[in-house]
Amino acid sequence: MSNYPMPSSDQLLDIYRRAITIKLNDERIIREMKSGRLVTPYYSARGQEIIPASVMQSVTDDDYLCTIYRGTHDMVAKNFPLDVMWAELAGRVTGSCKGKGGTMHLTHPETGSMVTTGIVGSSMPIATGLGWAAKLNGRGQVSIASFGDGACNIGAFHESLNFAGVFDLPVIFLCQNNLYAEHTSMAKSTRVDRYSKRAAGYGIEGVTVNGNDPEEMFGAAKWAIDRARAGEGPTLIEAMTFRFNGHLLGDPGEYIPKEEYAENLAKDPVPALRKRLLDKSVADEVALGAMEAEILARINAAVKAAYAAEYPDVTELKRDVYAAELA
Ligand SMILES: Cc1ncc(C[n+]2csc(CCOP(=O)(O)OP(=O)(O)O)c2C)c(N)n1
Ligand SMILES: [Mg+2]
Repeated sequence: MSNYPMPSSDQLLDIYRRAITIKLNDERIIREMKSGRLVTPYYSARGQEIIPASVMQSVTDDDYLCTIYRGTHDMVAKNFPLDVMWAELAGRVTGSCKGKGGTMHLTHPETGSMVTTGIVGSSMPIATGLGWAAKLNGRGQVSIASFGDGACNIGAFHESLNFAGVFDLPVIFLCQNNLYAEHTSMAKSTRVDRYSKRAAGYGIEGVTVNGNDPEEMFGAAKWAIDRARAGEGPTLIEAMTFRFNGHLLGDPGEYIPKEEYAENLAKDPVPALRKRLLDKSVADEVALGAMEAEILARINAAVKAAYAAEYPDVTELKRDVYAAELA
């Protein structure tokens, strides 16, 4: 672990900026849903913010990200514009898929935010294909596949790791291990104690890190991304974390032991990083307050603009859905 590169103070501050944007955006989505103003499927990643906020320090818009239904947080960290995202969540024509995709199909190629998908495991073969394209392009791009612990037990995981390994593709397999797949614990799903062990079966690198620790997460991701860019092949990173809001909104998480829940909630990684920045004098209260106010203002503006926009009209229904519009 100590051999991993460390984030600079500026990078640590930027990890917080991305993490607090994810948290405030998540809280606003839930507020809007509870008010009845926003009707959307939504899988909160509250508690998992540090993972994408740290990983995205080492990528640019030219690099690819494919993630899952829970991956709104990944997309926010990848610089998916908030106004376009909110319009999409609200089903408006100004959204990234003209309101026809929603949380399950967020896509914004300009920032390399390629897709969120509702099919468990499917971020991996798509990211692997993009990794293959990146290798052929020769521009040194990397492709990140984000997925959950449950997805490690689906065929697409094995096929993707094997293929990426055989061709030394620049793919980062980023497992966000929140210990539960829907309502089933990892302990009940597998005989291995760490999914990263499976990397050995495909002859690729595999590591397990504390995904809620920004320094460890940054270090492992940068190491893996640098290797991928240098043509040294894929890495499976298992980032340990916890989801605070159950599988989906309204799931009280009764299948999680009370002590386990309480222990994780008490270690909320976003306020913990804020405190660390203050303790290390990376930023003071005034600077962090100003940053948070600016983010809140951006979210407010995005929500307002989304609600003011039109819904797609009926002529939009088939557009961009079929290769050639049906008569
Ligand atoms: C192929 C497929 N099988 C089953 C489902 C139903 N399903 C939706 S989410 C989920 C759990 C996935 O858990 P995990 O991979 O750990 O991701 P998390 O939700 O914890 O982020 C399942 C089984 C699905 N969407 N797709
Ligand atoms: Mg999970």
